Amino acid sequence: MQDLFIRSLRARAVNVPLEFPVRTSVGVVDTSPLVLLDIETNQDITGRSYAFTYTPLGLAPVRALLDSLERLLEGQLVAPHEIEKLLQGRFRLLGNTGIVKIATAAVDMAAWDALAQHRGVPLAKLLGGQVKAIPAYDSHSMDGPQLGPERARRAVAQGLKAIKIKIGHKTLKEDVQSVALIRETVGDDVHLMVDVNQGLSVPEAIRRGRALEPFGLAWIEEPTLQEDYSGHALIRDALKTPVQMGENWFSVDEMHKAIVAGAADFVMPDVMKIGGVSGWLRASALAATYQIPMSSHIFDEISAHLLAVTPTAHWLEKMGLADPILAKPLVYVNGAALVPDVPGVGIEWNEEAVERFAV
Ligand code: SMN
Ligand code: MG
Repeated sequence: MQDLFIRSLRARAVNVPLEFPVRTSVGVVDTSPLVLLDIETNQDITGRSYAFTYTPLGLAPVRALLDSLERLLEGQLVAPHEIEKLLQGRFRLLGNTGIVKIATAAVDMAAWDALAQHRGVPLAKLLGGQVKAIPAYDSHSMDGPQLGPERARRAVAQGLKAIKIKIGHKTLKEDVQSVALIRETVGDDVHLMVDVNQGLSVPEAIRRGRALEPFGLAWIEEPTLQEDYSGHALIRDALKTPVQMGENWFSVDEMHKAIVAGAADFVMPDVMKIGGVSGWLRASALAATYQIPMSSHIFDEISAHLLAVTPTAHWLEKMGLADPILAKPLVYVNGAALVPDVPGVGIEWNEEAVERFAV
């Protein structure tokens, strides 16, 4: 089998409309700003991935950084661990975090996609796993008393067995009302998670977490500032509801520090921020060492493959932020994501939509 080499990179920015804005306690994400990466190779294989930049302000810098990497990566063997080493070395002084981590993680994800395609197997199989169904939860927002129950009913009708809503309203009363309404809508058999998106102080998170205990929540996510590991540990000690965090870790080292600080009962690294597939594999090994349930954060498609090889796999987050520009969005059946049984990750662009939403 002839080796696979990088020939060129192509980064395109799109700003995709969302059916439902992501309303969080610390701001609204009302579109899905994505940088799409194609890694062309010396064979008829293209590795694909996307970066999610949370705000359109992040599109230009991430795209520019990817464009600047082309000369460095041209001719490189598609060996993700070697590429990661090369890029981490190049950015050691600038810092392998933030926008740099986002761009280099996109390269990592696309390189693994290309490698799996080259071997003719789904990424999950290349990593030693199997294509399977991964339990998923539908991720909603601070949707209010009309849309909230409507989305919950729709999710249950689609077969989802778990739903996450966002809280962190101005008052405890509003948070309790919001959770009570969704619990009443879906009943006690549906798992219900809440996500505070860092919006509460430690004492307020404890006060509200205690008020929400009667609703049997599956987890309370990022109850306070994500970098406050000791604060998370205080909240965790004070509540019966499990504490969840991890989407904002920019390295496995940060994950380790949080675990050692006793910050959370569950972990949910973001495959982009944690360092792509290569970062995820190290994170999943760490979670397994500490026997901590590990869930994904957005990036539905590649997360399905990765949770198939995560020893303490917990839940996949169903959010579909890239769906409008994908030719084949991830398929969910009976509340579970089906790992696509195709070579690679299974990401193909809907080029008409990419053009329509191009920035
Ligand atoms: C989230 C996801 C996407 C954009 C903003 C916030 C959220 C989650 O923290 O966990 O889904
Ligand atoms: Mg979250």
